[in-house]
Amino acid sequence: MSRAVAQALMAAKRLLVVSHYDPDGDALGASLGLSHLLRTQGKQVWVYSAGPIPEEYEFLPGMDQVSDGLPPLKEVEMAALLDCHQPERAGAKAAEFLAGVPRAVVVDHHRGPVEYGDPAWVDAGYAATCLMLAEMALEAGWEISPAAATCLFAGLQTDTGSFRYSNATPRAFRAAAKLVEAGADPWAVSQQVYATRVKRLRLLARVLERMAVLAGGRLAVGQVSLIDLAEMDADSRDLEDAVEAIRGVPGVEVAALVREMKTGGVKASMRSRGGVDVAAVAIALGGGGHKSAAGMRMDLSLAEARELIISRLLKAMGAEA
Ligand SMILES: [Mn+2]
Repeated sequence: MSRAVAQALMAAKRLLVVSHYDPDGDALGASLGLSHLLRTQGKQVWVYSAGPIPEEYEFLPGMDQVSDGLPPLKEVEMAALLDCHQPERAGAKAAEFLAGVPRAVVVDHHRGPVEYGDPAWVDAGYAATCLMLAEMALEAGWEISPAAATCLFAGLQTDTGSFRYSNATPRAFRAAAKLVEAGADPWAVSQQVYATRVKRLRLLARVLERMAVLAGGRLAVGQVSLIDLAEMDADSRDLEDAVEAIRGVPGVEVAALVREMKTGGVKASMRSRGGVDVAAVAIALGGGGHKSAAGMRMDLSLAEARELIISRLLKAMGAEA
């Protein structure tokens, strides 16, 4: 199948490369990796992503050419849909565009019914779409530039958890070795991809440090102000795991994180270990969610919101302050 995809790609001169919205390292690495492989062979390539682009991938060579705008439809002879195999996964705008493109190939390693792509090479046995593209390029004898190798390596690295997951097979290591030979620098890629980890850890440390522990250790409430985020050079994306970390504190049954929003007001996330229905608390305050994970936005100051949430949670837990 890799040969059929390679042959199809060679038949076109002007191609659009598309991957899924909310792109990860594999989606962006595959899109940019393929764009470099094709440009090296003299082709005109547009790279579309609905975004948002996580900052840890901004270093990928060619990222400045990734756009959330589409070229004129008549310019595009062929599309390549990568790291997903349903056009809708690329976003509504791209899906509509793809419906009008003369031909589209698909390369993906996710499960699910395959109804799109000519040809569609979808195989969940691969660790990463970047692995599929690397093997395809190697088999076809295409020149792999250092830029292409770097992008494909980054996707393979991130989708294998830095070669730690069970999908870090001999096959993945073999392709990784070839990509390093072609110019990918594992240390340079790691530094970029995991640089924000340090920022997230610092922010998490601050959240834990300032966390209020109530009800004899059963309730833990963290808060983050806009000043905290600015001081840490962080934004709300860096807080994704913080409430999970608070819930992980031994003895904590309910965790809450209240964060000040740039747009005004606060956002609160609540997690329970299962005993307390935090969705009921969230719904009563205008939010929603699941029994053990819920949240809401509130038009209050950080201090007011924190106080209100604490009193509601203590009540829900049948606890005293
Ligand atoms: Mn992937």
